[in-house]
Amino acid sequence: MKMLQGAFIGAGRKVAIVAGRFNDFIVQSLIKGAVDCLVRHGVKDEAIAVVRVPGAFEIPPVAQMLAESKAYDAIVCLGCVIRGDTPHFDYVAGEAAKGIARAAATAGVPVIFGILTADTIEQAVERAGTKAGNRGADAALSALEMTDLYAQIRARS
Ligand code: INI
Repeated sequence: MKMLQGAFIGAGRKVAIVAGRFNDFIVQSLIKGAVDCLVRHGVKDEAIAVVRVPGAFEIPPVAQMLAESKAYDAIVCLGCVIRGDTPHFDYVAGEAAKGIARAAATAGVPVIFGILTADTIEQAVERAGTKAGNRGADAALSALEMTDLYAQIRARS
């Protein structure tokens, strides 16, 4: 049996982070978690670009452009959508998820979904570097794993 899986290799990798400004208090922690994780796995600080957009809705087209530029080995999408009293949450979170999935399927480099969706601010805080981990760091790890997996699959074909 041959098993293929990606390793968490950061050395030599270039990573773009696309992050929404909406709910910035939370998103700042996701960015910090992602950058810290990438650097601790060997990505050079100067090989990381952080691109800010207004909100999660704007993340997919920018992620797609960055992916198609081939200037980065992986794109990490970070944002925070918190449910309110109206259906707005569902449109923003749904379009962000669909758009990131579309970019991931077509771009040829990993495009990682690191958008926090939460019912309450407390749930978001818990997932942004407190008791339930840091979704930004999780997304960065996924980016490294998928980058190595893509490289392995390309090397075999
Ligand atoms: N953007 C977010 O990133 N999170 C949210 O919770 C949010 N809510 O709830 O409104 C949000 N809205 C803004 C949206 O992403 C766009 O920036 C805006 O609609 C302009 O296109």
